[in-house]
Amino acid sequence: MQSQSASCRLAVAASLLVAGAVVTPAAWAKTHEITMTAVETDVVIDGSGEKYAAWTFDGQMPGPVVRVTEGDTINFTLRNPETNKNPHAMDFHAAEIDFLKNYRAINAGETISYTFVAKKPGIFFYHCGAPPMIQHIARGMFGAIIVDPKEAKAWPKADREYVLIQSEYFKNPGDVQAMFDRKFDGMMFNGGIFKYHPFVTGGGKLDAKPGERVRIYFVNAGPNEFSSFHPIGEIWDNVYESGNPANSLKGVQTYVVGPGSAATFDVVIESAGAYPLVTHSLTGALRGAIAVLLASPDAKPAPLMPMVPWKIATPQTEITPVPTP
Ligand SMILES: [Cu+2]
Repeated sequence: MQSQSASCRLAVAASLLVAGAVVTPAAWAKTHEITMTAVETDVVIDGSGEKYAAWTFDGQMPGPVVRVTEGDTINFTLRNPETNKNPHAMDFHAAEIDFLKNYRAINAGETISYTFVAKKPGIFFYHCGAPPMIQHIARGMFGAIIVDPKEAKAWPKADREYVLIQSEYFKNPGDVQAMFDRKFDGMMFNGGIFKYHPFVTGGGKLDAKPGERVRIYFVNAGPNEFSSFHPIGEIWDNVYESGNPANSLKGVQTYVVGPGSAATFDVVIESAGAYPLVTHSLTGALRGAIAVLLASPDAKPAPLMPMVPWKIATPQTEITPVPTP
């Protein structure tokens, strides 16, 4: 009996050790202190310098990219300054925590904090969830969090990386009914209409070199429309559903990303030239959702989310007609 009970105690101790190994943060895991501020402000939404009365995280549309590694802890704080007029909230799709407690809206003058562990690798949407959520997202309260896999070898190494977030533009930011009726006036990548279209006045581009593996972390902020993401003149070498290396598809021409979802797209550029990345739902592409990936041997390094915020040096008044892709 005694030896049985001793072995039983040993078994319990061993199981506690095993449990401890599971709950104790791993050696590689880090803790990130991330604070964002809800800012109700005007932002530039096209190459003419047109302003839009946005609601944002940290004054930019999209909000800043958050980047952590699988297993990391995020201590997040949202500030809603007294100068704002509306309640705001934050919902991280990378988190697995109680919605009622953590994603509740806070009034102007209030602050909320919560903690989560980014347990699953991928590219995830984040957004304000204050009612009416459809308006808070349409007006600009969205962004992306990249959770890098803890094993870098889980997928091929990328030579160049971009974050691209699709969202709808409603010219009257106060017309919530138009948002419910899906009457969008434009489609944006990274908060701008034709932001990365070099043939459009004020437009830029996404740079790459021939032969590079370009990784696009793609988020569809919606609020309503599906994206049919396609590289004109190329084929996605790999698509990773939700950006998880375990969810790998190969040789994909077009991949649908629904509102509130995300995927990671790898393309290896075969030769120099222009490769427009579009939603092949053409009502969206022809109203703004075209990002030209320009492959040239002298391409310079670029930030993860170029031209955010969009600064127009000299405000223009006319937009050049856009050639049909
Ligand atoms: Cu909000």
